[in-house]
Amino acid sequence: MLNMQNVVLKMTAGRKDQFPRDGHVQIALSGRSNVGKSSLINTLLGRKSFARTSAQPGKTITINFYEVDKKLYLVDLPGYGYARRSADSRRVWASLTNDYLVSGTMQMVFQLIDLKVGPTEDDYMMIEWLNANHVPYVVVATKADKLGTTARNANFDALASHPLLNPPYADEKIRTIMFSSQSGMGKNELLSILSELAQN
Ligand SMILES: Nc1nc2c(ncn2[C@@H]2O[C@H](COP(=O)(O)OP(=O)(O)OP(=O)(O)O)[C@@H](O)[C@H]2O)c(=O)[nH]1
Ligand SMILES: [Mg+2]
Repeated sequence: MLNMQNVVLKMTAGRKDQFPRDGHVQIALSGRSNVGKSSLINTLLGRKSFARTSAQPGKTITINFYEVDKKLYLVDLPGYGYARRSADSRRVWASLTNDYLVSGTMQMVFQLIDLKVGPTEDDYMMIEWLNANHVPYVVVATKADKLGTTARNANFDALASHPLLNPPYADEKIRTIMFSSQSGMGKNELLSILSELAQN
């Protein structure tokens, strides 16, 4: 069992030499700006605003490492696809994110996709990268509370059956989890994934 109450923001990294390399399991949260990464972390922690949620999407370009129960890190990656970002800021984003992804320190990625919006071009690029590099990942379909049951299920089925999330593009059928940080839907499923990873 993981004690989700025992959490510290261990590092706010703006450079690769600041990434923790202490052997803890690392689970990275990837997704476009505003998709709900920080909110998901807060939901898993049972806190209102431990991870900073952004009124101004895409503002900070740092990677935040939340250490849970001295066993694992939830790694809040900076969001992509924020249209109003400057060219300089895009370069910083690409370089820092790339440094983390190739550092090989993550055991698993939670790839967040807005259930209402559906996958964007940037999401496809990220998923293709995860597939090509055989990184274990699950897809978390966020903001499920914004849709009624019919649209929610239709969008979810379309997402889960997307070719990129199934063989032969993916190594195996990618687990897809419906989630809402508002209602708590999907929370227990994600927590059990974390517990399992922390035991290995
Ligand atoms: N209705 C609803 N709104 C949500 C949900 N999750 C997040 N939001 C809202 O979406 C906005 C963005 O959420 P964040 O958690 O800050 O998104 P983020 O992915 O961390 O964004 P960046 O840090 O900019 O990459 C906030 O206004 C949240 O309140 C959800 O499950 N349901
Ligand atoms: Mg955030």
